[in-house]
Amino acid sequence: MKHCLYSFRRCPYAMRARLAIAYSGQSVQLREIILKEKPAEMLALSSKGTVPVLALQSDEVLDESLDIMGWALSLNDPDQWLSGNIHAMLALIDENDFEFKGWLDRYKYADRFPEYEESYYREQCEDFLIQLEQRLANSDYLFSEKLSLADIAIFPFIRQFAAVDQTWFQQAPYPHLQKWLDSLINASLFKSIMQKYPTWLTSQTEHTFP
Ligand SMILES: N[C@@H](CCC(=O)N[C@@H](CS)C(=O)NCC(=O)O)C(=O)O
Repeated sequence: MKHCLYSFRRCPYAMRARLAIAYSGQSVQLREIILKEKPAEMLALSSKGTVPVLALQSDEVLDESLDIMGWALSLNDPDQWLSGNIHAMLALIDENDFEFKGWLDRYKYADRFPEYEESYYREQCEDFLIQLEQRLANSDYLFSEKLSLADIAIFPFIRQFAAVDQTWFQQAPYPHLQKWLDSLINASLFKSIMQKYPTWLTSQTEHTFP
């Protein structure tokens, strides 16, 4: 049995895991799930019930997207995504995952958080966007002129932010961020990991990914 990845196409955490797996040339069996109907097989591996979950051939289970990225990159990192200030990269990813993401969810589902207007949640998100814009005004990517772990781990969330109100995002004062996002979304690597797979049900076969 090959490594097995439980994934959900539109989840930004699953996207970063699939990006690292595809980039590093690993091959896994992909099980596309529905978040509302998590398969018992996945919950038996990781009871916290989040995707992505990677069950390795060795029986080890990785149920955090950054651990899956780390696993893939430790096997093969042809363009040195891990080179540079890894502590600073992890700190920025942490800010993405634990601060920006919370505001992003409120902005995206503002009707479920009626305490404030949508624009308030968007402004809270902008603290992070301003920081990224400043970095990208200085270099093509977040940490240097080269793509790194941080760009890959963060851009799926900025893509989600941009999609909430594309008209607003396109006219917002973040030209470097817009260009960066555009180039990452249009890269063949991203296109390859956004291929659609039918939902996995116990009776169906998995799909080799990528
Ligand atoms: N810290 C986890 C977060 C993963 C996560 O929250 N994934 C979301 C989907 S984007 C999820 O599975 N949520 C559970 C649910 O919606 O039931 C990671 O980095 O892998």
